Amino acid sequence: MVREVLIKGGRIVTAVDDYVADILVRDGRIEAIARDIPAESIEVHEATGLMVLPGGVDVHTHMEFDLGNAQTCDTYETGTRSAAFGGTTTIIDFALQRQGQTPKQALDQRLALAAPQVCVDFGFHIILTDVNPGVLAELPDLINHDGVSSFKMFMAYPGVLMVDDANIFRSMRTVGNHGGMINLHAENGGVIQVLIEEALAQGNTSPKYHALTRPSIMEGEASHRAIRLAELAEIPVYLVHLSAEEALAAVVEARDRGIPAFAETCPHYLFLTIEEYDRPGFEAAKYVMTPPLRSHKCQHALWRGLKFDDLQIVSTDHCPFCFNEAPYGLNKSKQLGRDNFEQIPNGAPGVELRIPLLFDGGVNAGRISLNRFVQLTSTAPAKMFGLFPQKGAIAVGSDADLVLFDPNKTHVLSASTHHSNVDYSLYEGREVTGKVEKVFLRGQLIVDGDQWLGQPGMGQFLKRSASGRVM
Ligand code: DUC
Ligand code: ZN
Ligand code: ZN
Repeated sequence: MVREVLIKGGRIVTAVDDYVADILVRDGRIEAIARDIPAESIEVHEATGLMVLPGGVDVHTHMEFDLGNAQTCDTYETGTRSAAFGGTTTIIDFALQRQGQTPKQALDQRLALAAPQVCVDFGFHIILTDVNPGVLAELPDLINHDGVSSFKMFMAYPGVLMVDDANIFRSMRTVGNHGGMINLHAENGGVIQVLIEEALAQGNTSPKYHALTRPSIMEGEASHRAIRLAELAEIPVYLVHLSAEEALAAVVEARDRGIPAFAETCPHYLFLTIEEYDRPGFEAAKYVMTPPLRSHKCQHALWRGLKFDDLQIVSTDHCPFCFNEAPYGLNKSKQLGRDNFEQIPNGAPGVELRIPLLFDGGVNAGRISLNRFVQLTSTAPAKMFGLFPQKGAIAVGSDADLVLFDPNKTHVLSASTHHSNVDYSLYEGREVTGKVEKVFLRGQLIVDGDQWLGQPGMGQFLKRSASGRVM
């Protein structure tokens, strides 16, 4: 049976458009967009006074992620439900290759875990930790047949996740010819380890030392190195969670020379600064993410980067660990690092807040335009990671992933109202204007105000085309 839904009278806002029209959805896709589509015995949603946005695409989340000493506290079900309440209908999460495992095994394991649970559409980047000739030989097939066109590598966490420059370069060379891209966590892991050991030897164990041992120039150094490796390998490169002005300078310098260097930043770097680490007691552990929060000067540079397209995407790096041990246990909690900042699991929550925060603090505050806001949260991520125009667009033929957004509604961000398992909010008590009212995933209403109407397992795995090639 054909399923039709009509969204009437909304203000359609995309990366380039802004106009009022009706949207007819048929079998999960946008069938027609016109001024006045007759509502003949079909499901109608009145959207007068609301914006209609393409569903958000968050290309950096960690649901049920195992960081070694700790696991994130959102399951695929709770994390993607939280995403949906925040207007995000597509995520790209991570499949971590363990030592001795093949990337394909890592992908299959993650898919089996995630598929029955996910409430929004999803893809994976594969994190490569163990690079050898056999692993490299598998990568083209993963891109061409499994729809995984992006691979993340760590230049930090020596002995755990870090991969050396030679293997980063080998991986770049291998995937580059097949439409693949390497995403890098760019920090100089070796130097940071020295600083951590020095701090601990001096008895400096509090959360603040997490930030003090990860200086922004070491993010700048690694970002520059990453870009140079990619330049030599002749492949696009994508820097995840860029936070430092030194790293941004490396991106700007490369882009000015015509090198395809891309980067995302995250809401916490745009709205919070290093002063959070001065919170009393262990409270500062809530803000222990990597890279750490930076200075006001860095924050200004990031906003400028977003405005002038030196930064292309805002993703969340949703990597939630509870503050308290109960109810999910010590290994899902920041308390692991009570006596030693190095043991605090690195990561912060936020998958639900990206769109309201960026609308309020970006558009309402006059820092970016409305179209740029959609570009950064939906269209550019879809293009960057091989999902456009299925995702990231409001266009005939695109998936009907649609967000009805009230630009005038004010609400207060709080852990007591968000839908993640995590027990705190980085933005507790912050008032924002602009609220997600209804969310459709492929034409199906999954969020209606405070009501959840979706089901676990309804999210579809997305086989992606090339990454980093079409912007
Ligand atoms: N990097 C991430 O991208 N996420 C969590 C921790 C980290 O270091
Ligand atoms: Zn990282
Ligand atoms: Zn991450």
